[in-house]
Amino acid sequence: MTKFSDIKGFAFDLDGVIADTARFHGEAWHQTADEVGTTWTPELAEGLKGISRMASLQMILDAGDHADDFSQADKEALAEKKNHNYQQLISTLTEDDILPGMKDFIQSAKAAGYTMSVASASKNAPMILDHLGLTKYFVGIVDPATLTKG
Ligand code: GL1
Repeated sequence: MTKFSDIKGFAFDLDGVIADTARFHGEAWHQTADEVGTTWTPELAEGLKGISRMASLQMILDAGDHADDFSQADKEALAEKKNHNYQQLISTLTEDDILPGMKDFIQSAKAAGYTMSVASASKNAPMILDHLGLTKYFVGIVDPATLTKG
């Protein structure tokens, strides 16, 4: 890979960019939508991509006009359950789930001396990178818990 002096490094998104994990988030959120009584539509599924966990849940509740039906404690329990279901779905993730071309690109960029980080809204990002065997390529993973604006 040619190294360009005006490019200092790369910050990658994760879900749907490095690995095909967005579909597992979708599957787990679909279960949540069914549980709260919100109709699952392709538009809702698309709109949730890249949105943090609690904001995603709020969008699902709003879509079904259920925002006032659940207490804060209920919402935290729903988000926790979704995360549990998601973690079940990704428990078998391996290097084979890296999207085509991404590993080559990441390896080439590392070999060319670029600094790389992962900037995902997902709190599961460190675990996923471990499953994919990619942690060593990144100097850091942004902790979404520290962000006030995504
Ligand atoms: C959160 C949401 C996911 C997805 C990611 C960002 O992940 O729950 O649906 O939008 O942010 O790609 P997590 O629950 O792993 O923090």
